[in-house]
Amino acid sequence: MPTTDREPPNIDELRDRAYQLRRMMMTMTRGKGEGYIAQGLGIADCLAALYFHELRHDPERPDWPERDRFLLSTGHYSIAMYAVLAAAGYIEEDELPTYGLNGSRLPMSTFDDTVGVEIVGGSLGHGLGQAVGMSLGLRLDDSPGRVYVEISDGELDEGSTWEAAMAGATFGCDNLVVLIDCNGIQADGPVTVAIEPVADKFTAFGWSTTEIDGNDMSALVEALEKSRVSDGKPKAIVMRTTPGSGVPTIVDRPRAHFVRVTDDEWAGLVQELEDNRDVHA
Ligand SMILES: Cc1ncc(C[n+]2csc(CCOP(=O)(O)OP(=O)(O)O)c2C)c(N)n1
Repeated sequence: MPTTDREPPNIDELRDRAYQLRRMMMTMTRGKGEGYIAQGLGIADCLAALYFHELRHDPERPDWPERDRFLLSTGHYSIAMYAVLAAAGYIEEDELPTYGLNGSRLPMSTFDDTVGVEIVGGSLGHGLGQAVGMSLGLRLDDSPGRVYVEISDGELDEGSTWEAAMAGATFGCDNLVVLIDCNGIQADGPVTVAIEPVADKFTAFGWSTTEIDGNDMSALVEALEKSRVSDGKPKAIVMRTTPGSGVPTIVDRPRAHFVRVTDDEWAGLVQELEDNRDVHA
């Protein structure tokens, strides 16, 4: 399904895509019995908006030089990445249940040998710097390709992220969009480092900034459309997302960071997702 030209957005269809991604993530969690499902469910809407509306990409030509690049900096969100790569036609849906299993091509943290995955994830704090470099490289090549990078609120604790933010503004990377997943959690619980006000900080660093509910499809599409304006600045979209979005009880346990789902509870959680299918932010 080549999406090398953007069609006008169909919000209901994009919401349904996000539901399908969540459904796929539940299937993957069943295979492994555990995973970073809370985060994956939280960014399902963002990935649906990107792969089914915003990005110019072609699964038949994953190395097409003019493609837009999507970089997932948080490699542990791989469960969401594999779902969208399967939905978009890069990998077979049949392969999803192997997520995180020994010998699988879909490791628990993303690797760039999986088709459609642009960078190795896992070591947090590097995605924005890589994105700035790619943005400059594409500009040197006179490529129309744009760079979209997802980073987490935890990565705002890392100095390398802010160095990259300064560089992106200094070099006027207006083919670059950072999508910051502010889901309010880190490994051991809530975010405690004083990262706020995130939007004001990116603005102060020289970025064009928008803050939205990251589970609101209309807001996502509007923010992405706005990010295409050529104003000589890189763009930051601060997304307030809800971990476990669509299956809220999945985060109703001591550590939402890495969730274990038993066989007994799986069917009930899938039913919860189904019940919430038409509930939107
Ligand atoms: C440089 C680095 N330090 C520590 C870790 C271990 N680690 C893996 S996930 C994670 C949680 C980070 O929080 P955040 O990035 O906000 O992700 P989320 O809470 O949404 O899973 C940590 C500390 C890592 N992968 N990389």
